[in-house]
Amino acid sequence: MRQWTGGRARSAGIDRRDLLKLVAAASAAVPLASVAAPARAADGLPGVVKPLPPELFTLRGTNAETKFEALRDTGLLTPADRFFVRNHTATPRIDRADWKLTVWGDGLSGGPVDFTFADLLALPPVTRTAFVECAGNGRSYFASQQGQAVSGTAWTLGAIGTARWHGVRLADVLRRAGIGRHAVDVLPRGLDAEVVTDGVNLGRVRRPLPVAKALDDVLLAYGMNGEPLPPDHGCPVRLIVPSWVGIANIKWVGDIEVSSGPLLTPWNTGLYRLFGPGHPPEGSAPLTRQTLKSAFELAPGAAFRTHRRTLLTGRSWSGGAPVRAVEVSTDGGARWRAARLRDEPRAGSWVRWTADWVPRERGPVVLLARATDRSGRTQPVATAHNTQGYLFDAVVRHPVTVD
Ligand SMILES: Nc1nc2c(c(=O)[nH]1)N[C@H]1C(S)=C(S)[C@@H](COP(=O)(O)O)O[C@H]1N2
Ligand SMILES: [Mo]
Repeated sequence: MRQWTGGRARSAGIDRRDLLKLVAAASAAVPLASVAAPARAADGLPGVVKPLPPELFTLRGTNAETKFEALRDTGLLTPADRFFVRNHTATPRIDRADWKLTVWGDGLSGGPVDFTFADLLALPPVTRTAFVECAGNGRSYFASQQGQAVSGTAWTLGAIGTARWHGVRLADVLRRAGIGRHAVDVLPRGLDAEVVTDGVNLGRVRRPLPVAKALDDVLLAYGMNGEPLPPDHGCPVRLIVPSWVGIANIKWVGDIEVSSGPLLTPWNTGLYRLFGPGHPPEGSAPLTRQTLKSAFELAPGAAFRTHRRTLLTGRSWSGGAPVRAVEVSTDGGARWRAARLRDEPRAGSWVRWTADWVPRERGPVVLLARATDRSGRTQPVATAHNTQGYLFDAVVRHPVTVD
């Protein structure tokens, strides 16, 4: 227990259930800084502030998945009104004027340092385009395409959005807070409510980042697509961790622990590792980069007319490297042809693409899109199973009909 709270526990060899109990005990001992009131929405979900109209979103528990067909008339950036929401609990309402960020821990050369919102605004501003994508995006296809049981939210491909994020470098904040050479892990924590699953209190959402990533390209963002960060996406300040799994992008960040030793939380031990055949009992290393995916901007079962030329549109992305090429098949995967890329491929972003199609015969058709990135990886036919259904990267079969 002392090791645990000191952050020195190793996950290797610790049973997952014991681990969760330990976490519960540890978090119960820590007094909470602030508990924000959950939001309410008429046309959406309790716990999500923005409206979630059915033409834009599919509701899944406390979360809202973007419908890919709703991105067809958008540009490279996903407007905030149609950006997916993944909330472990509920969106807290936090006033910028009351907010502060506390940076603390034995990885600093001095004591804790507070930053107000105004303090952040006084640092050099940076802007960058990045997608945020849930590690479980595409999870439902483990069951529907591969016949495999997995746990977690049954997303299709819409647990992703790309935005321009405005903020400051996390590195600038950590340096001003006096990060020492001996620092190893950086642990941002959300101000949303503690997460209770199966009667176990996991504490507030938090996941350690290795210092190498934290000092590299991570932002503390206060703006999105030229506007203040909306409540559901982390107002007043969230992390943006380019190319990494969604959980790294902690929203409503209230404090950051800087540690001289490795830190463990449920979000880098029992969660967000790969478990199952081919993985050690304590799971894989904690997930970092996102994988490779493609999606059509079409509803499932969309209808087409024979002999009518149509423009198929979609997007592909990879956390590993910029997308290099996209191929499309309109006959269930027998023949493939190159799609036209509409954006300059960039790391941490997606590319839009198009392909012409003149359906010849009536009946059901399966459309497929397959991306290759500059690291040489191509989307496979199947993804190796893992029990929590993370990092699905196989080509998705998109059923449509021709009338
Ligand atoms: N504080 C906090 N941060 C969080 C979460 C959360 O529930 N609470 N969800 C995480 C997960 S799992 C994902 S995928 C992204 C989703 O970001 P979005 O809701 O802005 O799309 O936020 C991450 N950051
Ligand atoms: Mo996520």
